[in-house]
Amino acid sequence: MRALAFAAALAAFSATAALAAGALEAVQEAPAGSTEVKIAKMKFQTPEVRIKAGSAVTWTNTEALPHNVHFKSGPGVEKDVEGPMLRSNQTYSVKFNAPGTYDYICTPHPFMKGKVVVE
Ligand SMILES: [Cu+2]
Repeated sequence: MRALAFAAALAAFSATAALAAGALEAVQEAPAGSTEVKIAKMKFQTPEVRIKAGSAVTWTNTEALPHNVHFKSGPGVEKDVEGPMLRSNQTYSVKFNAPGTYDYICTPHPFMKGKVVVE
């Protein structure tokens, strides 16, 4: 009986997990009110941003050297979210569906660090 209850709970949990979009979700179009972060001089110019759950951040590379945005898997991040390399004036947007603190780097320049705090 206990095993059956456990299996049912597990099934319910899996169904919920499958339905959820995930904490981080790359989106094609930045929703209105998206927070902007510029990339310049080998840095994320606003290294820490605070947003509300359900809103998005849009990164824009403003220099010739390509950069990206890379969230590694860990607590609250099911799997790596690794954005494409952005050339000058290209953008990338991620929607944050769950509260938490999400650290990121640029894949080829791991000393470039930033964080998104979702409330
Ligand atoms: Cu970079």
